[in-house]
Amino acid sequence: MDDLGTNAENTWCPGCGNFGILNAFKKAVLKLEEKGIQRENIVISAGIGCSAKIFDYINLSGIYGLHGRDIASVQGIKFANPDLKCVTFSGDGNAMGEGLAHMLFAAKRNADITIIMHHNSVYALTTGQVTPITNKGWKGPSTPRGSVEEPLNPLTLLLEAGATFLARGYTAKIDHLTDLIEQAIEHEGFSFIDVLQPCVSWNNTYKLYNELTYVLEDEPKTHDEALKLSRRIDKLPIGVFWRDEKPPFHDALYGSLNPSINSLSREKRLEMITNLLKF
Ligand SMILES: Cc1ncc(C[n+]2csc(CCOP(=O)(O)OP(=O)(O)O)c2C)c(N)n1
Ligand code: SF4
Ligand SMILES: [Mg+2]
Repeated sequence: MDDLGTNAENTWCPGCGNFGILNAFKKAVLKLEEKGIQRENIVISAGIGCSAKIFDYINLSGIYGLHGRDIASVQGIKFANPDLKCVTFSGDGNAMGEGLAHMLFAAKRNADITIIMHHNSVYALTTGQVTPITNKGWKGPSTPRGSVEEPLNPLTLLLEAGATFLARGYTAKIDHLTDLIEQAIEHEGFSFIDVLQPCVSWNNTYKLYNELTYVLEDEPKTHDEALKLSRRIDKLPIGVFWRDEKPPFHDALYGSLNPSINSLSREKRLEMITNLLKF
């Protein structure tokens, strides 16, 4: 085990796709270190769920968020110290349910954060209820006669919301996923990886994904092409769907200021408040 591991007991089910995300992420951090991004400058967060347990298994600093609020946490951290790379691990219930508003606004404002979504289509920790991205007709403990709702499509939604880096990976393709995570963290702006993650206990999708996934050879060149690709369901392309360059939120707002380093003195703040109150 490399030194990014911890002593926490791993309680994921044997065969869970989350192991692929853990391994790929650690490998990506080691590769980023070789490029000069120190692990001290990578901060992580997570929501609540099986996915979020990953926080305990990675030896990096961060905040274990509330369910759906991890996306707000990493935006706050980035905003306070733009020198940090901020990554959050989010279950699909966490990202597309409780955290959806945070997610859409983070994409809209191009917050410079990375969201790794564990896409297992279930609320796994709470024993297999449907999430907002579960396929119509899926049968489980909360939908014994099959879900009657149409699923949200995360990549289509985020393309429309203004995301500047969007990718899809698969937990059984660890080297490919490592590469996507590395690129997402390096990207300056909002980055999101939809990681197809089989849950062996509640939604075992290994066979399905082994059949349907294929590695994209070329990235879509236009937004429309990316949208079209994101809607494909007969096959599931994995790779980078979209990348664009736009000023990240902290940069557009602050320029080169780093509030945690260039914080104003108490006297200066009092002076500014006094001036404000004169009007
Ligand atoms: C605000 C809030 N609502 C509900 C819960 C209960 N809860 C804990 S984990 C979870 C499901 C998590 O599902 P998902 O985000 O998909 O993660 P997974 O377990 O599938 O990795 C729920 C509903 C909670 N902890 N907080
Ligand atoms: S319940 Fe599913 S997601 Fe949770 S650890 Fe087990 S296999 Fe993984
Ligand atoms: Mg889930």
